[in-house]
Parts: sequence; structure tokens; C-alpha cells
Amino acid sequence: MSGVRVSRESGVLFVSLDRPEKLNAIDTEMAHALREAFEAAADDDSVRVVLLMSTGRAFCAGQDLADPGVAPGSDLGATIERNYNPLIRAMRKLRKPVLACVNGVAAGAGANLAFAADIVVAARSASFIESFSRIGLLPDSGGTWMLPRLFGQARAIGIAMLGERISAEQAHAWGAIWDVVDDDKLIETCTVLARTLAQAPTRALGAIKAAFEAGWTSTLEDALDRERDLQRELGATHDYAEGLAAFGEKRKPDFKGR
Ligand code: LHQ
Repeated sequence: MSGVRVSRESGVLFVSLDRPEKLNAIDTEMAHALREAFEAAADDDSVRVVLLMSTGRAFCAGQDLADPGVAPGSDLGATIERNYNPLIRAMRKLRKPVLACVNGVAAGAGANLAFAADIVVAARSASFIESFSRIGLLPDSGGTWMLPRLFGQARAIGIAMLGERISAEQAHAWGAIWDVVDDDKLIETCTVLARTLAQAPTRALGAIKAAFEAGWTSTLEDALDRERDLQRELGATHDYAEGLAAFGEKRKPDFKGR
């Protein structure tokens, strides 16, 4: 009903945009369902990775432009504050990896939803469009923050101003996404990667995510202090003890995410 399907298997929370007849364009209900899925993932120790994916031919066409709530003259800031900002915050604050599996076009907030993931894998036929400027808007959903970081300032501002379609291969060649794979290998590649991440030392991955993000706005001195504090916390985890034991015993570690 909400346009989002959620299921769980072996530590992986599958969150799927499921409004294919609208190219998975996001309405209020979907935005809230997505946010709730990420917030629930934070509270659930059995979830160790979130795999964000979509049904149909598109990943996500961004905001549903047919929604009366975004008609000219309406308060777009209110829509963003209610629907998009809480979603992006929930994704970025989650101390667990988020993997985006981009099957087709990702436009507007749909592109920035994918870029808010930690690891992005795209099908060769997929593409990204910062389509905001085509309709007189600026990139939202964290785009103005994320695009220069992923693409570098020169490309980011070109992408945002021109609103041109960027192929998955181009995004990969520019270093903005983790991988691009043949269309028929996408689901398998993402599922394998998600299972690998679900067996990783979750606390360490969460600390990596938080430290990288904090690092964007801090000095080296602050980063060194943060690394010391986080490493102290990680040194007290089961997974560190297990990692060291497995190394000594020359076996595969059995990480528990705690
Ligand atoms: C759509 C949409 C769509 C509704 C395709 N909505 N129907 C936040 C809050 C506040 C304010 C506003 O913004 C935001 C954030 C944003 O995301 S703004 C950006 C919104 N998204 C866009 O501007 C993208 C608009 N869509 C497109 O550029 C194209 O449709 C893409 C590139 C996604 C796909 O192109 P095609 O593969 O050529 O498909 P199509 O254009 O023929 O679309 C298929 C149908 O889907 C079509 O309907 P129809 O009845 O003619 O078959 C489109 O109208 C509909 N559709 N996107 N966002």
C-alpha cells in the first residue's frame, strides 16, 4: 500500500521501492515508509545491512510531480522538511551499511536517495539525472552536500546545472559509485555484497561511516581524537576479540555485529 516493500533475510533488510507504474516516484506515503524502514533498522540488532532496491524499469523518478502538494505556489520547503530531510538523516545516521542497487534511471531526489547510500552498485543500463534544474529547482535530499563529495566540485556543479543524464558507467568512471555490472548480474551482485556486509563486524562498519562523515567537517586533530575514541569502543567488542582469535587460528571470523 505504501509503495515500499520491506523484508528481512539473514541480517539483510531488503527495502524495495515498489511503485513501478509511476517509475517509483516518491509520494508522502512512500517517503514516510522509507524513513520508518531505516529508523526500524537502527533499532533492530538483527539487521546488519540495508539493501535499497526497486521494482520495474526505473530506480526512482524522484518526487511524484503529480502530487498536488508540490503544485506551483505550494510550500516546497514544507514537503522537504516533512518527507525528504528525515529520510536522508535516517540513512546517514544509521550506523550500519546501506547498499543501493540501482536498476534503472534515478532522477531528482531518486538520484540523491541512491547517492545517500554508502555503497552504490548500478546496472550498466542505469543512469543518474540531477533533474532539478530542468524544472527550476536545486538538488535537494542532500544533493548539494553529497554531489561535490562524490563527483568533485567541477563535475558536480556541471551535473547540477545542466541536468544531463549521467550513465552508470560514467558515474563509475568518475569514481562516484562503487561498481557497475551487467543488467542480468545486478541482483546477484547486490545480494552477495549485502550478505558479505551482513557478516561483517557491524559496529566497525558503523564507526567507519560515522567517522568518515564527521571527517568532512573536522580538522586532522579532531579526526585523530575521534579515531582514538572509536577504536577504544571497538576494542571492547566481541567482534574484535573474534577477529583477532580467527586471525591467530587462521580461520574465517564469525562476527556477530556486537
Ligand atoms: C512521473 C515522474 C515523476 C510523476 C516520470 N512524477 N510522474 C522534493 C520536494 C519538493 C518539491 C519537488 O522536488 C523534490 C525532489 C525532486 O525529486 S524534484 C525532481 C522530480 N523528478 C523529475 O523531475 C524527473 C521527472 N521525470 C523524468 O525526467 C523522466 O520521466 C525520467 C528521466 C525519470 C524517465 O524518462 P523516460 O524513461 O523517458 O520515461 P517518461 O518520461 O516517458 O515517464 C514515464 C511516465 O512516468 C510518464 O507518464 P505517462 O502517463 O506519460 O506515461 C511520466 O509523466 C511519469 N513520470 N517521472 N517524477
